[in-house]
Amino acid sequence: MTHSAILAAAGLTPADLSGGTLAVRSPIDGAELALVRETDPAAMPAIIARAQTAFHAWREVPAPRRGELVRLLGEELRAAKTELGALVTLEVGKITSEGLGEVQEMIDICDFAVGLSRQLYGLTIASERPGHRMAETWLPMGPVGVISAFNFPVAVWSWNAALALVCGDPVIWKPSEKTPLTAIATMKIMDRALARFGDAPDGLCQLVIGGPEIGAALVASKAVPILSATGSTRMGGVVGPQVMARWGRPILELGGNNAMIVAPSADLDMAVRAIVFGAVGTAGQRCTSLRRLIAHHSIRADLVARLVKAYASLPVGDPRKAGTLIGPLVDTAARDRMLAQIAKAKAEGGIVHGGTPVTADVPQGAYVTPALVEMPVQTETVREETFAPILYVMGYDSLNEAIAIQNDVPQGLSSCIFTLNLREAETFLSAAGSDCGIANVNIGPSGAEIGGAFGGEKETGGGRESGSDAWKAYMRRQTSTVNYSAKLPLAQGVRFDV
Ligand code: UN1
Repeated sequence: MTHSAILAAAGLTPADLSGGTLAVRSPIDGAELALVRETDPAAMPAIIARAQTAFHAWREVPAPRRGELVRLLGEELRAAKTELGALVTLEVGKITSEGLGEVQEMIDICDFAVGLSRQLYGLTIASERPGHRMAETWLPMGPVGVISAFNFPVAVWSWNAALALVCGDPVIWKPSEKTPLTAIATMKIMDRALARFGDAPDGLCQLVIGGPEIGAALVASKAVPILSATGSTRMGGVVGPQVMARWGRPILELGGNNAMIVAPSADLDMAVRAIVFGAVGTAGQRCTSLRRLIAHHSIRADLVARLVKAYASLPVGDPRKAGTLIGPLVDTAARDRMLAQIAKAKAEGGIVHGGTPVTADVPQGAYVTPALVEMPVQTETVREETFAPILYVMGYDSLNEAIAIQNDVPQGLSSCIFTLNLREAETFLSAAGSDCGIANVNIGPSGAEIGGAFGGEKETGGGRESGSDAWKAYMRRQTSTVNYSAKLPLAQGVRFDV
């Protein structure tokens, strides 16, 4: 299919693709896909005001009825899966099955949120006073600003939007400047769901396109009580304090520097498969990508030999082609950062396998072979997150040492151990184990299901999105004590007779 056929199939019209100043290029071949119109920063107050008006209506709609809108969104996404997945591939460079997987993740969170719309449970609490009842109720909070990154251009919006909508909150979405087209196409899918729903308030789901100025308006506005931001630690370090300074609630999903410990008892065949998907899948551009391998000295050489062999046969190229496993990096700047980091690691004593640009038999994008870098120790370069397929390999003797290496980075998103030893597995998951928001046993660090809460600690930002009780971040908790007695006893036995 040609680029224009993919754009058209995803519902994008000539008006969506022209008349603006934001140039969108496909990482596949650098072709300019569109000149998208950006939101005028001066329009932001009106956009936020519309969301506030929508909030006042939407919060009154019963939650299961709000869930119906998300159910319809899930249906529309199912119908549009192939076309939206192909657009993700075109705009981000993901291989076909990962583009489709991203849309599947959107469908999954819709299903989850529909069920959730009947399960926004609060606790009842035993009161210490006779004739009193205590309970907590979860209530809608207000407009949610969603600032998303290029690498999951639509799934991250859906994690936030599906929960926010059932929780009674409107959504204002600022996608990455690199990926406005998938966002526009997704809003058209949302519009179809809204049309079928019938009476949702205007301004319930809005899209704003542009640079930092647009994001800054969401970050600064007291009328946007929740701000969910996915991206770099640097961005989160600016956004988080600003939202908190105006007493808003940030939900941050920032950098990861995810590790795998491979113990002597590990099933190495399984470990190799998990390592390769984790480190080179999505061309190493997931927050959860595997970046550090901590292998026991007794199996390290064997593991590295297997990986060098596996890496050598990985098909790099056009992500639309059947059989390709590694598509392009998002742009040449990402490739240059990757090469610079590899050079730094080499200067720190790293032995580098792969990690070179690929130009033969590929279109004109930023294609690379994935890099495997054997490091003597965990250096400063290893402790930095590089959004590219670089896997640093280090060795260890004792599990405690391995856990210490795993935890000795500023980020705390995802982690895993490959072991068949129960003591090691449980130690890794214990209070003295991994310090990450996600810790897995015998599966890699990436490709998390939507059912769990997603996010991490330390410089990853502490936010949780998606499953489990992450919905609570989108609501306000009200604790109520009701006195149905004819007396007014005080708590803690306090006497105050008047
Ligand atoms: C991200 O890279 O921002 O666990 C999210 C995964 C995906 C989400 C990644 N479900 O890899």
